[in-house]
Amino acid sequence: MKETTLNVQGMSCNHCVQAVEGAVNALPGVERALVELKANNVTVQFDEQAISIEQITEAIEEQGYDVKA
Ligand SMILES: [Cu+2]
Repeated sequence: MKETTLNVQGMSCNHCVQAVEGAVNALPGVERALVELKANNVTVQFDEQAISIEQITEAIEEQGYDVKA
């Protein structure tokens, strides 16, 4: 299991938190996604054999948020 923290731009309220956490948690291979709204980031625990950081980033961007590396 790997853990990474991604910087997410554009999250402003609890709806955004739910959108990002919901989208990432729904991905196969993701164990847990937790947004820290004030820090503009999401910490993701995932199985790197099952999913890549790029796929996680895409899922966040599909919700309308920008991910900074
Ligand atoms: Cu919002």
